[in-house]
Amino acid sequence: MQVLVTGGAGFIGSNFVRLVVGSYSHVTVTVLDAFTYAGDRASLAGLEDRVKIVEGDVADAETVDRLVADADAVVHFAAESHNDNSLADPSPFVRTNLIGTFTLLEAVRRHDVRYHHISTDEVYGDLELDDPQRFTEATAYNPSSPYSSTKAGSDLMVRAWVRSFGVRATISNCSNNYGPRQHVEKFIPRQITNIIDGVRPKLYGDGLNVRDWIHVDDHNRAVWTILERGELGQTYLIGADGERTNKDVIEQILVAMGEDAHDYDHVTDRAGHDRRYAIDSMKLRRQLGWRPWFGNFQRGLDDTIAWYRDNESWWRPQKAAAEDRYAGQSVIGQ
Ligand code: NAD
Ligand code: TDX
Repeated sequence: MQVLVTGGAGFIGSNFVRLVVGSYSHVTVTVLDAFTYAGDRASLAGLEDRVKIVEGDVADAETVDRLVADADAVVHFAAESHNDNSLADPSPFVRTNLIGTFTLLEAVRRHDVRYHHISTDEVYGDLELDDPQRFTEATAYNPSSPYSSTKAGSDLMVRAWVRSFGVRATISNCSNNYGPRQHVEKFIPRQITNIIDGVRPKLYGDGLNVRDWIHVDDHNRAVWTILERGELGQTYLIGADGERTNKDVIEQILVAMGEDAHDYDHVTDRAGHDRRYAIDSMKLRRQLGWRPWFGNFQRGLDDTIAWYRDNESWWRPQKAAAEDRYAGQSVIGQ
């Protein structure tokens, strides 16, 4: 089986590639990645025998057509993925997330190739802190940021291509991932690497915003399950009941790293900052039998902290540039 993984040099994509080649000897993987600031060949180190890496853009129709023609399935992770960057400059988000997805959909339509679309719970907007509801597959789309609106648009195109053209596709919308090889611009690795560098962690606003954390390997096992056994045309929400306030997470990281729990700064809030995300993943659990393995957030966090401590050579080259970007985004995270 030949699987084309777009964005396979990014955080979730590279962990997916590792999981798949480590678990299934009959699967070969081709990665299509543009190697933006967020893509890193080092994330695929050691897999050279099993993985073909193609440097290219998902919005480049010629490259995409050639690779899709040789694939049995496409798993589309490639995206501009960071909300703060989308507030500073939405244009690459429109190109990669919308035009890129359109380009892939046209190729899988031409070659009748199975397609799985990776998306986010942010397409549903946010919930109040005291809302008893969580997101389900039936929740109305209501994205808040340039990032989430382009992800929402890409999901809607997939649904339309299924209905209008019979494209063999599934969609998954997952909550916030954490784990090894996540870019240091993101919340958890930014704080871990700041603490390693002796810099005080930065909490946006009052820090009471809630994210629903899931370990990246649990997300990826769910993606593989959907690719193998998901019903075509369906959407599945992926979540591990991991709701926590940002304030709790930052304090947990500080304590786990041997620091005072209150040794952090409140900084200017993100514009339009979503208050709370929460996923109800009963459909995936009931219909496909998926369960998260990392039930214990503290253990997953400890493993992640250990990974960043042990792999400074992986993240160090990115750290100064990521902090420079924050410094340039005058109102965010200062
Ligand atoms: P990431 O930013 O770490 O990686 C994105 C990868 O895509 C990088 O390797 C980058 O080089 C590549 N890329 C960007 N533009 C490209 C283009 N035009 N052509 C080809 N490759 C390109 O992102 P991530 O956190 O691993 O997210 C992967 C996917 O999962 C995204 O679709 C994102 O929306 C989704 N998602 C992420 C989370 C999360 O918590 N990180 C949660 C739910 C869904
Ligand atoms: O320094 C920080 N301080 C802080 O308080 C950073 C970088 C973030 N935050 C807050 C903002 C969010 O409430 O932490 C929370 C998590 O922030 P991010 O890591 O930027 O993630 P988020 O905006 O929630 O989006 C993530 O999850 C859904 C991914 O980046 C998306 O790609 C995914 O779709």
